[in-house]
Amino acid sequence: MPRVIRVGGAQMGPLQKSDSRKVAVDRMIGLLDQARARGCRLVVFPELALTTFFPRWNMDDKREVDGCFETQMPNAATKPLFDRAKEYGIAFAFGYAEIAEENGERHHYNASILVDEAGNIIGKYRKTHLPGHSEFDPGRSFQHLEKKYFEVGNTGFRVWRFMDGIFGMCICNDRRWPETYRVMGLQGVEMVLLGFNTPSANSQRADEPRELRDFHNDLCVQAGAYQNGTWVVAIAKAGVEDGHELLGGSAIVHPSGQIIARTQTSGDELIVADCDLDDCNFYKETIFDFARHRRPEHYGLITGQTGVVRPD
Ligand code: CDV
Repeated sequence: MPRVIRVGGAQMGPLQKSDSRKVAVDRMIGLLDQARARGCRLVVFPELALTTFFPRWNMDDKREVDGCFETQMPNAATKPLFDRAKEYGIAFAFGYAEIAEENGERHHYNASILVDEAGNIIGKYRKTHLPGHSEFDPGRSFQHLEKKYFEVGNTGFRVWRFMDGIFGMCICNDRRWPETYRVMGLQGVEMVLLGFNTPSANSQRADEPRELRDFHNDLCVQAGAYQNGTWVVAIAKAGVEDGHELLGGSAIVHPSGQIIARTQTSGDELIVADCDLDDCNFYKETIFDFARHRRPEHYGLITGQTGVVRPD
C-alpha cells in the first residue's frame, strides 16, 4: 500500500502586535479551507502562529508578556480552528507560546502541537535551541529576546506514529542544528513538521545579504532531509511585521534533499505536495543506513560537551 499523504504548507503573512487571536485564527481557517479544497490531509502552520513574533519587543510588564501566551490548548480563540479541521478530517500542526503548569509552577515555552484528523492533540514539542539573548541589547538593530521569554524546552525531539507514518516536530532555530534531525532520524522519522519566523535582516550584521539568509534557510532544511532520509515541511511566517520583515521561503523538502514545493509570496499562501513516505526508504536503506554505517564510538564529543575546546 503506497503511503502518500497530500500535505499543505500554510505559510502565514505578517501579524501585527495589535492583531487579536481571532485575526490569526480566521486566517488559519481560511488556509485550512483552501487545503480542504485541494485535498490535503495534513496542514502545517508556522512558529508562533497566533501572534506577532513578540520576542522582537523588549517587554518588562509580566501581564503584557503573559498576554502573548496561551494557558490552554485548545482555548476559546483556537477552538474554531480545531472544530473546522475536525469537520474536514484534516490533521494539523502549529506553533504558539505556551504557559504550562508543571509541579505547581508556571513555565513558559515556545511550543508546537500535532493534532490528528479527529481533533485530538497527539504530540507536543517545546523548542530546544532558543536563539537570541535574555536582556535588551542596544548593539542590535532589533531585539531577539527568546531567551528572556522562553525556557529551554523539556520534551526533547520525540516522534509520533500516525497516518501510517512517523512524524516529528521542531521549531525555527532548531532547523539549523544537525542534532535536531539526527535524534529524530534515529527514531525513524519520515516527516519533520517545522514552523519558523526568521527576520530577513541580521540584527548583528547589517551588510548580510538577504540571499545569504535564504540560502542558509534552504541549506539547513535540505541537508536535514537528505542526511536522514526524511521529508521536511518548513513553513514560515512572512512579510513585514511591526516594521520588521520576515524571510518567508516556505518549502516542502523531499528525502532526496530537493525542494518540491515553495511559496512565491510573503503573504498567506498554501503550498501542496503529495508526499510518499516510502520515498524515505531508499536513503534510509542505503547511504544513510544508520545501523550499518554510523560510528557512535567516535561521536562522544557531540553529547559530552557544548562549546568548542581547542587543543593547547
Ligand atoms: N525564531 C527563530 O528561531 N529565529 C532564528 C533567528 C536566529 C533568526 C532562526 O534561526 O531563524
